[in-house]
Amino acid sequence: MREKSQELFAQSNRFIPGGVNSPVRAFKSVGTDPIFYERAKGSHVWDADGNEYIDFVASWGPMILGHAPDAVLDAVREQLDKGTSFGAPTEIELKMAEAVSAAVPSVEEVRMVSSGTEATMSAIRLARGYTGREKFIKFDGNYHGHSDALLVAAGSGLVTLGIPSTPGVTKGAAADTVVLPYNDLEAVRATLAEIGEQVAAIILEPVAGNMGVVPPAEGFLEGLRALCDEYGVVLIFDEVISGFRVALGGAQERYGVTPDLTTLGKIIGGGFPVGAFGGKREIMQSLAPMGPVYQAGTLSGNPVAMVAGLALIAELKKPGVYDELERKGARLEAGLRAAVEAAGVEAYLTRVGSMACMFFAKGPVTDWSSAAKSDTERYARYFNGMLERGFTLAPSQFEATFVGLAHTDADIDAMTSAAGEVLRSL
Ligand code: HOZ
Repeated sequence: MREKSQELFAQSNRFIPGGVNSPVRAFKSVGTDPIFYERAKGSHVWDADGNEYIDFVASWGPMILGHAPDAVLDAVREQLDKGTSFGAPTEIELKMAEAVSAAVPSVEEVRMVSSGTEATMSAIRLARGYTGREKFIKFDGNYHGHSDALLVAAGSGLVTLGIPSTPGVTKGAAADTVVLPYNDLEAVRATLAEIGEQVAAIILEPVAGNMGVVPPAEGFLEGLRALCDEYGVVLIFDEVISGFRVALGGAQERYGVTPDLTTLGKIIGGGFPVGAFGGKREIMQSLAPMGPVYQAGTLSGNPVAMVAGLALIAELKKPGVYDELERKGARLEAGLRAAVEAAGVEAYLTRVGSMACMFFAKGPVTDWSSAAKSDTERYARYFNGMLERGFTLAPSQFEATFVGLAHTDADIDAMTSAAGEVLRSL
């Protein structure tokens, strides 16, 4: 029973386009109305009708400790009394910069912004300004937020809603975006051999998380690093999802490949609107006020968001945290594998640490063209079956399932056992 949610959705449609403030929340591809949430704690969320769910969306990634963690809430409460925005530097921002730089191998200097979109957009501008080149390479099905030049062949809501390219992005804005297949090092090599001197940057999700979860193929990240060095191209890892998720230092720590620039978001905000981009000092020094590449923001480094992010990072730095996330991710994967096998359905499972995906496809899924072969209608039935049993999953085949520290083994086992039931019914 989700009558209140339905009512709120109907009313929201009168004042908000599509009733939602981000298209991925609209549940369009799973053929049902969105759930309106009222509160959340730990691994649980409650909707406007009072229904309780065990949540595997985690606000699309940030809530790695679970919802409303006490450590973050306490830090935020303390900061609220001191002021919520100054438009001036604070010691809190220094602490955040130190924390990010200590954790993320590529980051010598970092600039805070308010969203992942801002972070990637600014990183591209910086790479262009630094190299004096205009083109950049991105990969099909990777999503880097919704700035014009990056909104080409993008994952996330665009593949969910079947929007290949969006009106409003001019030919000019997208003219210097070169799109290649993910995990295809030869395509990158051939492209750079042809136009390498015009390419400012290669940007990618080192673990793709916006076309489902697609891990990097063996040697792909190392190969990109070597090619970028050869052609003087800035390598940008978009770690908005994977940063502080697949290891404290993100995918670059997990796979041992260091990019020139890194973009971050989600987890570093502790549930508040935060993004960041950072990297080599020499490149970062091109930013204003030191250099000519302009980028700015009134709420950048907002003190409330910074204390939230710092409190969350402090929790993640405690010993054993990433082993525990790995263990929980592995438990989820094992349970889902057993469920798939028992039900005899065609599904291909991927997982990196605490992010996972069940593609309703034969697989292997290594790029967008293989991910796109998934049976999205079957996913919709799976999603709805899980929802009815009290489990929230991303309302799209092409998103990640996130496990976090608040999930108990019992939560995970209940989820995989419900998945078994639903899969048998498909
Ligand atoms: N990266 C998120 C989903 N893949 C974005 C969420 C949103 O667009 O609201």
